[in-house]
Amino acid sequence: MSRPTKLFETYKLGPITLANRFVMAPLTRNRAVPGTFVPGALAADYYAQRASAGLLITEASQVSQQGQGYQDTPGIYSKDQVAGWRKVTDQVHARGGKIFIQLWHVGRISHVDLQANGAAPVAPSAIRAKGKTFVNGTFADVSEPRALELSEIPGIIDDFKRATKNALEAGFDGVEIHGANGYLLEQFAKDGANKRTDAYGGSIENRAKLMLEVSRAVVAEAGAERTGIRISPVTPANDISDSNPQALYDHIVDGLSALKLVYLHVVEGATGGPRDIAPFDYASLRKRFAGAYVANNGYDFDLATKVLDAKAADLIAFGKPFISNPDLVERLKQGAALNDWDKNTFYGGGAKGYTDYPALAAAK
Ligand code: 8OZ
Repeated sequence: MSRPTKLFETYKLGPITLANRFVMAPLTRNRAVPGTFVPGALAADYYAQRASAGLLITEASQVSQQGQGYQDTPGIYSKDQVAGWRKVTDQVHARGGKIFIQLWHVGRISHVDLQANGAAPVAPSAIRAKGKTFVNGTFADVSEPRALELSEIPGIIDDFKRATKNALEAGFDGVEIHGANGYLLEQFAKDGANKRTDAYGGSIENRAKLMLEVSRAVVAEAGAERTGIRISPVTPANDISDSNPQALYDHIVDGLSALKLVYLHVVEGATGGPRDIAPFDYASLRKRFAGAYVANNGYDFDLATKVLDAKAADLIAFGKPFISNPDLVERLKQGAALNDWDKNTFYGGGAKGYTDYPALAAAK
């Protein structure tokens, strides 16, 4: 079956050509080889199975041990991790796919048991988030964070820079900065979590500073044409809030556009929840940003087609549908039924609910 849609058209993203407008959204799966934070052979199979998406974005990957907030998430700060990711990028490229890695620092959404010597997680301010993380095989309240010293901020920027260098060495086509979902960069940006009185707190300009400085550092390493960023202006995820998200994100996106990032990936509404949780003018971001606009959150074939036709977005990121449908692109092309996803196998475990969702031919 063929329904008119731009979803299957190619797209030139900086120096690379994407086969279609489908992006596999970053999805945390907690299946790194236990105790190593290295993606294993199963991860390579998982991403390779999904290589028909125009662009794959990996699960969030911590730029340092300090940047980790959940059990068994992969890192991109050690030689072994680079070697593990190299197997992923090789298999994806062998299938003709393109893949960016998402660079992550969780900030206050962490637990002392994941930090070196049981230290407190770091944050813009010493305010504990209401929420849980997954650690030691169970859900636990996140730990009380400590406020980063001004003198520590260059080190955080360096961690992103080193992670970017590692990502290129691992064969990634580019990197996505995780600026969303209540993690460190968003904690600095939003006034619900940032009560600093130094150059990184107070005004919108000051709060946006870390996200823009990290972006500048990553661009210096990877080139702007291989650097994207993900933001979530109104998400309440991980207990984050801001008193004026429109003004904040208009400013941030002006800065990102000046840095010439290749794409802006926007979680519209509440991450994994209602798209209309709060009023927000996404078209304003689209207008301000010179690169590609990647729209995410709750998209299906019809909404994706409508938004692409209206030129309100260039690419559409699908999350959960890609967990349960390795061949999502082909299924939507044929108008075939989709596999349902099993929430019980999202986080942690092995092949079950990871690499065993059937593609069409196998499903028949
Ligand atoms: C689900 C579970 C743990 C982490 C995000 C990286 O929300 C995540 C995440 C999602 O961006």
